[in-house]
Amino acid sequence: MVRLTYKYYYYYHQLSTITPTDSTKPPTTMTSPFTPTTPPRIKNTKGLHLLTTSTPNGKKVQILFEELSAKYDLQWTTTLIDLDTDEQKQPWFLALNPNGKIPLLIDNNPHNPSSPITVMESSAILLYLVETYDPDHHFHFSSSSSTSSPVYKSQLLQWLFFWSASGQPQQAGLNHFKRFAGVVVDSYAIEKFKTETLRIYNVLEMHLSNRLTGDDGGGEAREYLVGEGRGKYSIADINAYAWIRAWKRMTISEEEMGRFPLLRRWVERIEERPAVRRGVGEGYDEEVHPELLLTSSTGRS
Ligand SMILES: N[C@@H](CCC(=O)N[C@@H](CS)C(=O)NCC(=O)O)C(=O)O
Repeated sequence: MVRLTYKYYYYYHQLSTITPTDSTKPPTTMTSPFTPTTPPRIKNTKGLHLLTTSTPNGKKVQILFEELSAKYDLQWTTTLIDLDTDEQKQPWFLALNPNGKIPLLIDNNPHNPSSPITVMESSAILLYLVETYDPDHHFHFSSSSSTSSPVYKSQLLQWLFFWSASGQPQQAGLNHFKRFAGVVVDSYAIEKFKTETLRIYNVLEMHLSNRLTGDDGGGEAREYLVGEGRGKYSIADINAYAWIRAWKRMTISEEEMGRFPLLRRWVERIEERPAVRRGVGEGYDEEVHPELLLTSSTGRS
């Protein structure tokens, strides 16, 4: 098969999804997600545009963009949303994401008749980006049995959903009650979220250890959550890493984290990646890059 560069892949991808039946139908008219109050820098965006704040959920997508840029020279622009002034609750933002939260992706690709596409929910954004812009499966797994076992695609979804549905809400609850509640909180609430966060960490530790299955990877510990043998770095790792990296700040003690040596090593392994360091770094700091704020008139590639 001809190896396609990103630019041609995307065009090919669009063409290859058009079936004879599609071509007999009139083109679908999409309703624009933009309103009269959508800021011009959002409305006029071309290509990929990320609305983010450098929180754990924002960092997930920032990291993946940096990874895709390193592999495919993928280009995108960024706007930093000010959560303190509730920019994410403005009507123009709610028209793009009714949930009123970051991160949010806009894909305004001129070759796509459905453009602009908006994608909310951090794990859905990760999936959208790899399925559309990672044709060589560097950060995900193919569902085709000719290129790899379809079971890895299923496992990728399992570990993505596991973290987003089970890990993230617990760690977010712990973070909120311990650090941001603003009132004295019953210790029961804090203990509940802490216990459950540590239980989830233990699930990840057991999975990385291979102790529960015994034979996958020849009994050796895994390096990454999904993939053959010791695993392959993927969006399942990025999705959980963006939260777990902050364990200390989220009030988990050295002693508590000491129970999960493989998970700790997994965090260190991921943070060694240059793209990860860029994704969590000062490139998304509003004090270093005020030009990325909504109030600024210029964007950054
Ligand atoms: N389930 C959502 C959660 C997104 C989320 O909670 N974003 C936070 C920042 S990490 C936010 O926008 N908070 C502001 C608010 O709730 O108004 C996802 O994974 O994207």
